Order: sequence, then structure tokens, then C-alpha cells
Amino acid sequence: MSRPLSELDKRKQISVRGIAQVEDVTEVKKGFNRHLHFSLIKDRNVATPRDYYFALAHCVKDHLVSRWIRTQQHYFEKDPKRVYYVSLEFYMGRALQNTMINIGLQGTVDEALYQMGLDIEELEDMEQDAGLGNGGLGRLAACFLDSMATLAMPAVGYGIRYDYGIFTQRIRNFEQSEEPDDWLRFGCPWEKARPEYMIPVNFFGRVMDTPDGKRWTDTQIVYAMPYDNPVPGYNNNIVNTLRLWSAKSPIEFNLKFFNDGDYIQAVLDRNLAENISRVLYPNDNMFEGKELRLKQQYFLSAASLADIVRRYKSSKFAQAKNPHDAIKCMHEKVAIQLNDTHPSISIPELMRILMDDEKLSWDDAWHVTTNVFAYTNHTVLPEALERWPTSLLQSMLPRHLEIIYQINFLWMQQIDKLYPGDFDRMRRMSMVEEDGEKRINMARLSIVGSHAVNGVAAIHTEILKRDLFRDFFEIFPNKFQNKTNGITPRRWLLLCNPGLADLICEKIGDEWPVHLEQLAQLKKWAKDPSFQRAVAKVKQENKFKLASILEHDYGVKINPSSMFDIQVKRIHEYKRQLLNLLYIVCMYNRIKRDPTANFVPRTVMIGGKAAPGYYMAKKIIQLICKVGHAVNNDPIVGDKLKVIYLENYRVTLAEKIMPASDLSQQLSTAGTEASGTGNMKFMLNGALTVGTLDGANIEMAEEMGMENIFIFGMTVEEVEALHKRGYNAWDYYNRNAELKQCIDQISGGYYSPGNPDEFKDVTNMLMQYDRFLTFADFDDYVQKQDIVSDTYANQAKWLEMSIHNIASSGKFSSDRTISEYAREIWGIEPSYEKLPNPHEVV
Ligand code: T68
Repeated sequence: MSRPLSELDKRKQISVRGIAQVEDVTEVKKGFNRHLHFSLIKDRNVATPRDYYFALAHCVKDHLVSRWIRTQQHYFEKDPKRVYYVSLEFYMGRALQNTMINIGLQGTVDEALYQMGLDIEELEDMEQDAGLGNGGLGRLAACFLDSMATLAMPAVGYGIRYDYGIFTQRIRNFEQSEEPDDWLRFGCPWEKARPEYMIPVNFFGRVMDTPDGKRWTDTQIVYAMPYDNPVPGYNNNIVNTLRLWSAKSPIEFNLKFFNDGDYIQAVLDRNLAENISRVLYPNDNMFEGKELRLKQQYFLSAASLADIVRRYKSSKFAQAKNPHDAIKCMHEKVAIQLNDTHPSISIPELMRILMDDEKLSWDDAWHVTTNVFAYTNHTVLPEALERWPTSLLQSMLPRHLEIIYQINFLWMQQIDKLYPGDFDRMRRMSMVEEDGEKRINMARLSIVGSHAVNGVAAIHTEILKRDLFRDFFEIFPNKFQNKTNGITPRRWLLLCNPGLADLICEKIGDEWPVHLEQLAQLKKWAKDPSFQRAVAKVKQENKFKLASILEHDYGVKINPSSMFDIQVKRIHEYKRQLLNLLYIVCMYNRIKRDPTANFVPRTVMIGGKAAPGYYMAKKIIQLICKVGHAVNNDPIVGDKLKVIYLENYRVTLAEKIMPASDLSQQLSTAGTEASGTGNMKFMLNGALTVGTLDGANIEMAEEMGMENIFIFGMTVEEVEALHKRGYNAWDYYNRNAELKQCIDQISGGYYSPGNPDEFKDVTNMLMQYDRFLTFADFDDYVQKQDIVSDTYANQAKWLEMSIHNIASSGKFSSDRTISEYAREIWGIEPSYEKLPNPHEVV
């Protein structure tokens, strides 16, 4: 049950969560009861918490619709350049609280529900995460939508409405198992299906030469049905759209069965076409060349481009010209951002539309295409780079393959002019890779087909320029840009950490959610004992809350005064959860060696999903769980050390974890994590970071100063040098007694009694073929972790550093990131303009 708000609480809520006016509260109660009655068809005797959630969600949505309609009218009238963010993933999480906060309705709804005797948090907990993403890349897209709406940009997100989002992770018997995420089972109250805007998407078939140009015929058609989801800006009455496509079989699907008379079979087979939007591929940083995945990519690209071209043609700008001239200047009014190469088949698709449908010449079509598209790269790991076999493209998208070959032919001509006879360079730069199975390298296609290419943190962009895309950078130095990632401060502070948000408001006012750089003003209170006490109190309350959630959900008891030491992210060798684990084992051995020695108590939490087919990642989870079992049940350890595997880490769990964290672990081998964004969420919520000089950690250290972060390990240059020299894990193993003991225990079966070989594959990897050089950073990591413990023991120092972290996090607002994309790539201006309130006449 929610407790009654004290007068003080209410006043604190005023500025950032909206004032609860009596009339508004009455209105919300009316709307809620109306939906319970007319939409849910229940009364309060039989309604369940889920019914209440749906009634509330519908009622909140009602407050969105006129803003949504007015925003779209406003865009049509003003006819600005539009931005399209195309992504196979949008990791949105829950919408209810975010919507209430952004439209300033939270205070009113809190009061209304309190008056009705309902517990708002219990209702909020009924909402399923929209888990249409794997990790950082998908969550970044969601933060960007929030920022684009908040900065009043005429933006649309395009994605796929997967029936099943990222799987639910269960830990059973120390191992991960996967359950399908049937998130739409009870319906989604936020979306609006728009069957009237369905778009046909073609597959397979053949290309015909006609006097009128090329024609792609005899195709199989699948319809793309749009579902629109509202994206409210913060406090500006803007509501943008996230349009998600769902696959729908055409009526005439499998017509031949009708003719054969097998009507039943024909209807059943409609499923085949609709499988396209069935499920999100659960890999992060890994390319899996499956036919269905390519279908998803083309389905999204074709449906979105058809929609974009249709909207452009009906704009005032295009209507004022003759159709042929209009289409030639589409790039003046359309910018499309490709979220990695996943939707990069959009490039030949736009060429196809412009030439085959709109009858532009190759050169005109290419001019429009390259000026419309921009490409964001999210990884340098070779196994993640998309290289589609030409055989697959030939059968599924024959016209597109033809266009790609032509793009590449002209490209190779250009290279030959610039570097005559340099065949090795041509091989390195060709979109068509001929060693082994013939494939199309989608990153190369994306670079050549775009006017801007960006990395997601400074070091990552430098690696792209100097290494991965070196030859391309030489030819197009101006195409390459950096856009350091960011996170939305609305969800990642205001929503998830109201206690800290209130404290900040008391000190610096309530503009920081849209001007995060203002947090820098907090620096002057970093040493102030009373501010430190206030920050510590909020953190402690958040830790109590997390502890009680963990106890309730998983039955684990934790020591709330221990350091909450957390690593949450997808499980991957390059992220080096194993380094974290080795220090845990090391701490365990130290406690056992001298149980009476001083020890700063820690609760180490590790969470994240492993791709279901990633054997080593699953082994790592198993090892963490087994070590946890040994540590947690060893009476000598007591509550000095606990190891908890956070099951089913997702957006909603992150919202509970970040505010309660003391220490954030960011351990990737230098040069492997493109940016990281979890690191920023921890920092914004006052956790200190132990991390490598990788991704955005480097820029975080720059912002807060090296004295406020625990940096360890090799630099990128040192990593490269070590690879050149040759890495030998045995050297480190033999030289470090603690490391040797850890490895010997694990490989000797200490943590897998009855099955000594259980973790042989893990230790063999570490000893013999560890691409990510775990042992090379072990020494330095342990030393830094020991300093972390000493620092934690000095609470005044820790709090000073924590406040410095919060105060230095302004740069990492996704508003800053998006403003840079807008000005430097899309050619539009962000703005703080507000639309009138819904009931104001204009
Ligand atoms: C992440 N990438 C980067 N990929 O790893 C991370 N991959 O450093 C960065 O901060 C983040 O992107 C945002 O820029 C991913 O999350 C995937 O999830 C993914 C999905 C499908 C295929 C390949």
C-alpha cells in the first residue's frame, strides 16, 4: 500500500511531478472508473490489479491523444525536415510511469489512486516490459526517441512489432533457461493498429528487363501492418510516434492451395508469412546469417521506406512541385538514421524505389540516397559484422543484389582511379567478399551509401577511423564523426530515483531534466556534510528497497549496509564477467585464510542474459552461480560477502538496480566495448565506477577527473602491443599466487563437487585462447578493487566522490547526443519550443 504523502512530500513533488489540482484528480478518477466499466467491463468487486493497471493505462493514454494529434498536425503545417530512426530493436521497457512523468500527470494520478485506495506501484508492476531489444543498441534507440520528442524534433521511429521480445531468463539448477516473452498476451494498451496504412512487401521472384526499365516480378507478398505507439516529450506537449510493423499474410496467400481445394491448409499456412515478425533474434554483438533474420531486415526497410516516401510525397513541399522534381529533392526533407547495418538493405531499396518506381536516373537516385542515409556503427568485433551470402540475397532479393553489384562496380572504378592497380586495396574495400562463400559486407555498403558514419564514443570512433574502416576514412575523412552515446535523464533519474531527483531539485531547481549540464552546480556541495548525509540517506533507502525486492522475489537475504557492487549487462567474453568472478573467488580465499581480518563487506551482484546459443556465456553464468552458492553458504564468510545472480535483467530491473548501486563494474578489454551506456546510468545515480580505459568510460573519467573513478588495466595501445608480442596466460598464472589458486580451484572442481570437469572449458579458454586477455589485467584490477574497499570504508570520501560523479554526468544526457546528431548529421535544429496545452485554443 502506498503511504499517505506528508505535506513536505507533496511540496517536493510539485515542480517535477506536476501539481495535483482538485479538478484534475476528479477527472482522472472519472476516467479510470469509466475505463474499468466500459473498456475492462468489470466492477471493483471482481477487478484484479491487472484490470486496474489497464484502466489506468487507458485513462493516461486519453490524456495523450489530443497532444498526439496536435503534434502531427503541427508537423504537417510547419512541414519541417523529418528524421527517421530505423532500428531492428527498440528496448522501451514500461510506458506508464514514463508517460505520466513526461505529461506532468504523475502528481495527479498519485493523488487519485491514493483516494481510491489503490497502490500505484502494484499497478505499475502489472505492465510487461516492451522488450524489443537485446541490450545497449536497443535501449539507445529508446533513449533517443525520448530525447527527440523532448527536443521537439519531427521524428518517427520505425521498428518491428515482435510477438515475442527478448526471452525471459530463468536460473534453474545454476543454469540459464529461456522462456518465450509473450508480452502481448493481455494486449498492449498504448498501441494503435492502423490497418488502413498496410504496406505490401515483396520477396523472392525475378527481375525482368522491360522497355520501361527493370521490373521485379513474380514475387511473394507479405503485408506490413503498422502499430503506432506514442512517444511523449518531457513537459512540452509533443507526442511523436514509434511505428512498429507486424507481418500479415495477404488474403490470396498460397493461392495454389485454394485451387487444389486444400482450403484448410491454405489458411494454416498464413502463419508462414506471419512468422517474419514473430520473434526478436536474441544475439547481441553477434551476426547469425539466418534467412528469417534477413527477411526481418528487409521487411522493416521496405515497409518504412514506402511509408517515408508516401509521407514525403504528400507534404506541402513536395505537393508544390511536379512529382519528378519533388522526388529529386527528397533529401532536403528526409533524414534516415540506420541503427547499425541491420536495416542497411534500405540503401538498395531506396535506389530501387527511386529508379524502378519513380524513374530517376542512377545518378539522381544515388544523390538522393547518399544524402538521405547516415549509418551508426556499434561494434568492432568481427563476429558481429554482417556479411550476407550472395546466394541468399540472389533468391530473396534479386533486384537488390543487382543494385548492390552496380553500386560496387562504380565504387571499384572510383578506387581504381584513386589507386590504380592497387588490387589488395580493392579487395579490402569491395562490398563483395570473394574469399570462401561469396558475401556482401553490409558495413562497406553502408559507408559508401551514406553521407555520415559515426561511432558511439570517442575511442570507438578513433578505432573505426584508424583500424576497421581505415581505407574508407582515407577517402572520406569528412564522413566520419563521433557521437558519444547518452541516456535519458527522465527515465534514468527522475523516474527511477525520485529521492535523488528531489534532493537535486532542492539545490539547483527543476530545469536539470532538460539541461543536465546544470548538475555541475552540485559540485560545490560535494564536501558539504549535510548534503552528503542527505545523499547517503537516499542511497540507503534505495538499497533497502532493492534488498526487500530481492528477498521477496528470490528469497535471498542481503546485508543492506554492505557495498552493493554490481555488474549488469549482456554476458559476453569481451565484457569480462570472468574478471569480476576471479576477484570474488580471490576475496573468498582471503576471508578463509584469515577470517578475523578486517574486511569491507560486499554484496556482489551480477546479472545479464546469455544468447541461447552462446555456450561459453552460459558456462560463465553457471560458474558465477556455483561460486555464489559456495560463498553464500560458507559460515566462515557470514555477511562479509554475498554473490547474487540477478535473474532476468531487463529495463525494469535496471530501474531498481541503478539507484541502489554503490559500485559499477565496467571491465571490457580496452578497444572492445564501443561505448557502454549502463556505465552512464550508474554514474548518474551516484555509483562509483571501477573500469577500464574503454568506450565511454574514458569520457566519464575526463568529466569527473581521474581522482573520482577507479581506472585499471591496459590501454588500447597496450592491448595491441600485447597481441603483437603474443599473450601467454601461463605467465600471469605462474606469477600471481592468488590468480593461480583461483584457477586451480575452478579447474579442480572446488565449485562443482561431483563434477570436476564442469568448468574445464572455461579454464581452458582462459589459459589457452582467451581473446580478451583476462589475466593480463588481473593484477591491476585486484589492486584497484582493494583501493575501492579502502575508499568505501571512508564514507565521507566515498560520498564526496559520489556527488562528483553525479555532478559530472551532464554530458551523458541523450539530449546532448541527439542535439549533435541533429546539427551535424541531420541538418535540423533541436528546440525547447512547447506546443499549447491540450485544452488551450490556438
Ligand atoms: C552495443 N551493441 C555496444 N548490439 O556493445 C555498446 N548486435 O558498447 C554500445 O554502448 C551500445 O551498442 C549502444 O551504442 C549492442 O547492443 C546488439 O545488441 C546487437 C544486436 C543484434 C546484432 C548485433
